Amino acid sequence: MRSAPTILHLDMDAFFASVEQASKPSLRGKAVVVGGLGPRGVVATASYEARVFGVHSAMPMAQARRLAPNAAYLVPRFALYRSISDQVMGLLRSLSPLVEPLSLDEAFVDLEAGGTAWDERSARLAGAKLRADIRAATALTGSVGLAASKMLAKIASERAKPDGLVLIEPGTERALLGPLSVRTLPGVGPATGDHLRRAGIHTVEELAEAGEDELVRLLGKAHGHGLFAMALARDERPVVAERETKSVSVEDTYDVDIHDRVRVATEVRRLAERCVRRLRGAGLSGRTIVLKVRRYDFSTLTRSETLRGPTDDPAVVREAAARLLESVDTTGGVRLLGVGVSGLADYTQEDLFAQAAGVDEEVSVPEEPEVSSATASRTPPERRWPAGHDVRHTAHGHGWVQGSGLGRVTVRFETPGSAPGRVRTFRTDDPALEPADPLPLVSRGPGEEGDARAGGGAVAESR
Ligand code: TTP
Ligand code: MG
Ligand code: MG
Repeated sequence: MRSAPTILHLDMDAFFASVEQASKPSLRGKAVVVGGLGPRGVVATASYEARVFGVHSAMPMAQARRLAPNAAYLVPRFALYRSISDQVMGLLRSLSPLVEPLSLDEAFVDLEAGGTAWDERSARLAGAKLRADIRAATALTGSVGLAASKMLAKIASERAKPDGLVLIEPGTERALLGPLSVRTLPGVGPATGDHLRRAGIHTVEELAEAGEDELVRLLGKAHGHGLFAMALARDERPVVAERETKSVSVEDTYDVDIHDRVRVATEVRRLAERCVRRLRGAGLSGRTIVLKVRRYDFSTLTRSETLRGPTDDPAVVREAAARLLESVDTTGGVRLLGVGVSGLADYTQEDLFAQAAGVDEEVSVPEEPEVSSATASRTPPERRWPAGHDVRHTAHGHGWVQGSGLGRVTVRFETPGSAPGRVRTFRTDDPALEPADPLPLVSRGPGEEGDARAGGGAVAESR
């Protein structure tokens, strides 16, 4: 392991909710919940103001509403989050060629490889400058962890939250890890966590005390060895710009075609379990479950399902594979079956399976239905105004949908650079109102194109 804390981990604070607050001045400092607003919706994230009430990611939306009835409830705007993520990742790439994104709002950076830092002092300076640059470019805050390994850098950024920087001095790692939950370690998802708890192992210290042999007995060879090393704070994993392993998969070819549907299902279940063992062995988790079926006539099909977050839970992979199998016709017999997991991450964020069918489907702005001109003039399609989406009014300018129902839509007229704005109500079919694209969170300086009334720093300062 290197001797200087030059691995940086960045994670944006309450990412989706912070973007919404930056774009909507009236929501700054307020409880904001972003997620699916339908009956089966779940919380994607909550602003720190809303977390005080106990609202958190993956919670059913109905429960969030009971806990924080006065919060603002908004649907996610993925395209906007992705564009801000690109800006942030761009800043990281200016620090080093070795940037490893883990999700939209999170990445590792090897500062040493970029020549940006070589000791504690230079690492701390680089981290502080990065936070300031992110804020200037996006009006958002991100938390930074610095350490000599990926595992500790990630733990450090969690401790820095929100809006902070924590550096873990080399040599202090084991003392720091000891009392923490085993779930803190990479590769310990909910299922492994349960398994260890049943064996009486709760903390990292207990994991280290259990010894390597016991862990291998409990978890298998690869996973046991790996976890024991992590428990001793030995983490040599390099920051990799491009993931070497894009997927983990297993497959079997059968001597005789399988015709029996029950037998096919059993084989798929077995493969799913084997695939998860490999995945865990590598300390990974993944978001996309892939099923491969080669039929009697050599026609090969793949089907996939993407979860809301990475998993390493055998039950989740098994069930997803079984669902995928349902959509495949195997009547002629199958000669090969495979199960894979891709979209890999080092960490299992949480068991997000409950969200698998969640947010995405409800939030997309409906495409204009195809209507022939004759019918269109008589019954114009009812326009939907998703909460939180931007709109433009010919007289009042740019705003966002605060709510709609019973043929009315309420709009708050404000922009990222403005003061909190006024609310007005319109009929949902008001021709003066139309959907609009999001505005940049930080308006460009006076020399450049953009709204000259708000200076570049205005948004950042008011937060
Ligand atoms: P996180 O970084 O886990 O959470 P966060 O940025 O909202 O809050 P913080 O890091 O300060 O604790 O996730 C990043 C984004 O990913 C989050 O803003 C929304 C989305 N997300 C989901 O949609 N569902 C989830 O269950 C989680 C955990 C995140
Ligand atoms: Mg975050
Ligand atoms: Mg994150």
